[in-house]
Amino acid sequence: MTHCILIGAPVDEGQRRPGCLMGPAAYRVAGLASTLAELGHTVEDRGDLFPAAGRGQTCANPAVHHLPEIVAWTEALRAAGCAAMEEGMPIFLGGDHALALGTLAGVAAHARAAGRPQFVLWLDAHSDFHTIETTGSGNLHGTPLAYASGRPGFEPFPAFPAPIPGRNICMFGIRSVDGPELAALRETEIVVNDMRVLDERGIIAPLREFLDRVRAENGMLHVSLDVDFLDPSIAPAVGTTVPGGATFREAHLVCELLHESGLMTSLDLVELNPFLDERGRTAKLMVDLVGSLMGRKVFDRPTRSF
Ligand code: HAR
Ligand code: MN
Ligand code: MN
Ligand code: MN
Repeated sequence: MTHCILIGAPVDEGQRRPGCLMGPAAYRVAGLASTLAELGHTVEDRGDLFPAAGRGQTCANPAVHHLPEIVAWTEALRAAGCAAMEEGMPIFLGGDHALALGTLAGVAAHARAAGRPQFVLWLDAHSDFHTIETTGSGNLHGTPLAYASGRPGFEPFPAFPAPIPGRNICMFGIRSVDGPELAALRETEIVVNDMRVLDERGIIAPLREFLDRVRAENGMLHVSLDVDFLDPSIAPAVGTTVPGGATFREAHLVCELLHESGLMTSLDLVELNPFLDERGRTAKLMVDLVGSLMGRKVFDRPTRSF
């Protein structure tokens, strides 16, 4: 039984397609709390965060937009996330992926205080490894992993607490990486399981390799689930669809294996844009995936049957 702390983060300023701010409401309407409760967990919904007003920060890249707002979100989510880690498992209801600047900072600050290494599983079509200097779109939802890695180029933001080593970061589902991201990723030890890897090896072996390391090092594990990890045919409600994503069963299997591992300590649900949805199907699928992450199964199997 887990104490699940729902934190709404209606961040919409990290990209240019309005609607992610409706994400937290859509997850609630789709039955997230009752899904968790039916699995035997306790649920505490802390409502939606409301960040302080932006303070006018600027940067040299003219493409970047809404920088002060995203800095304010980062500060608010860092504080809320770090505090929630003391009391249970935070589930951050996005909001676009810029929210992960704050959630990663919050969980990393907590892990540092707890004396445990922080690990990150990034389920996404995109690597989100731009700095505010390299982003061509200026959309800050494309930057959180660069910030969490301690890359320079985030001067307007609070210094990232205990930058996360590349070897503690694992990406799954990747199929859209910009040139500057690729160049920077090559200099890291981040494990990039792009769709080609998943086609060839399936998801089980690469996921087990990563989870075995988390377990061996007694790590904390933050999972960041971007709707566009999923194939657009099953998850249309996202502004940045990329063909060739994870199937329904691949996605559920990742979640089921994560549950069996018992290692996940915090979770982001990001990039859902309910304005683009079809009768709530993407919101419902995301809630179903959380069900698998938190223990829903058809038959009991011995732990780590894979
Ligand atoms: N790399 C592109 C950019 O920086 C697209 C980033 C899209 N990011 C998300 N989250 N949708 O993964 O603009
Ligand atoms: Mn603690
Ligand atoms: Mn993303
Ligand atoms: Mn994405």
